[in-house]
Order: sequence, then C-alpha cells, then structure tokens
Amino acid sequence: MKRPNILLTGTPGVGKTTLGKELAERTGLEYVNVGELAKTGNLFEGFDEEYECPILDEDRVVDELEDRISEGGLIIDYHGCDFFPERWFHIVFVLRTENGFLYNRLENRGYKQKKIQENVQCEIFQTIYEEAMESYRQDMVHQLPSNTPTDLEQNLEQITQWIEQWIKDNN
Ligand code: DAT
Repeated sequence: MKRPNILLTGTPGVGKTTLGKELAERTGLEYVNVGELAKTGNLFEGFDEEYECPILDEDRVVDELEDRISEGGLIIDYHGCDFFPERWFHIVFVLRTENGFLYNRLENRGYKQKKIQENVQCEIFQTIYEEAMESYRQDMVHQLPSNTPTDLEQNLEQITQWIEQWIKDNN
C-alpha cells in the first residue's frame, strides 16, 4: 500500500515533535526527527561558533533518508526545509506560534536569552514559511497555528483526514 510523505517544519519550539509523534501514533506512519537522526549517525560537518550548534551535513542526511522516503509513509520533522528534494513530499506543513507562547516554550527549554531572541525573531520574520514557499510548489505548503492544545487537536484531525483521503485516492 502506498502512503504519503509529510514534512513538518517551522521555528524550533512551534510543536513539530509533539504533532509528529502523535500523528504517527494515530496513523501508523513513521516519525523521523532529522536532528536526532543526525546525532545518531553523526551527520554533521563542523560547528557553528556564532549559533553554538553543530552544522548539519545536508547531503549525507538526504542520502541517509532517500531509500526510506521512496517507500513512503514518513513524517519528517526539521526546522529547515530548503535542502530536501521537492519530489520527496506530498504535503508540507509550516507550524506557526505567536511570540509570547514561543518565548515561554523556549525559556522552559532552558535556552539562553540570545538563542530565545534569535528563534522568536525567526518566527516573527516568518523565515521558515518563506523558505518553504521558495523550496516547494506553493499549493503544497500549508501554515498551521500551533498555540494551544486545541490547535494541536485540530491539526491532528485535519492531517489524519488528509492522510486517509490520500491513501484512498492513491491505492
Ligand atoms: P519543536 O519540535 O517544533 O521544537 P516541540 O514539539 O518540542 O516543538 O514543542 C515545544 C513545547 O511546546 C513542548 O513543551 C510542547 C509544547 N507544545 C507543542 N505544541 C503545542 C500546542 N499546540 N499547544 C501548547 N503547547 C504546545
């Protein structure tokens, strides 16, 4: 049976992991956290001194995922999206969170002020949404509000329905 590949993207803290894991539970699709995948496989190519984080080796991440993607049924979670091939995905969701909520979540995560501010600005400037619109067909890209547990539940229901319809249409 053919199943779709879904990209969940957005600024750190918007709720990709929470949504992706629960979606996998409900639909049987497989959740893949690209940050974790890179850590496990050491798919890095140096360290960014300014942002104090390792630099992802994007080519090796793509190579690592290519075979699994071709089988379908993956939910990919990453806070960037311009290096995945467009052909991989059937739909792209950009999660969006209001500044106040995002600030609190990143503070709870123990991020330093500088890192909180960089991420909140990234969200204000809708950097990831624009990256998605430049990297994928515009009709593939959907923004989802991710502020409250009600938003989470609505997103889960909408995406679950979309998956069921996709499977009906493609099998
Ligand atoms: P990400 O994977 O995008 O970095 P996350 O899933 O780890 O984000 O979520 C960050 C925090 O916010 C975490 O404590 C769970 C919480 N959260 C996620 N989605 C939420 C929502 N819709 N409403 C309230 N809290 C949410």
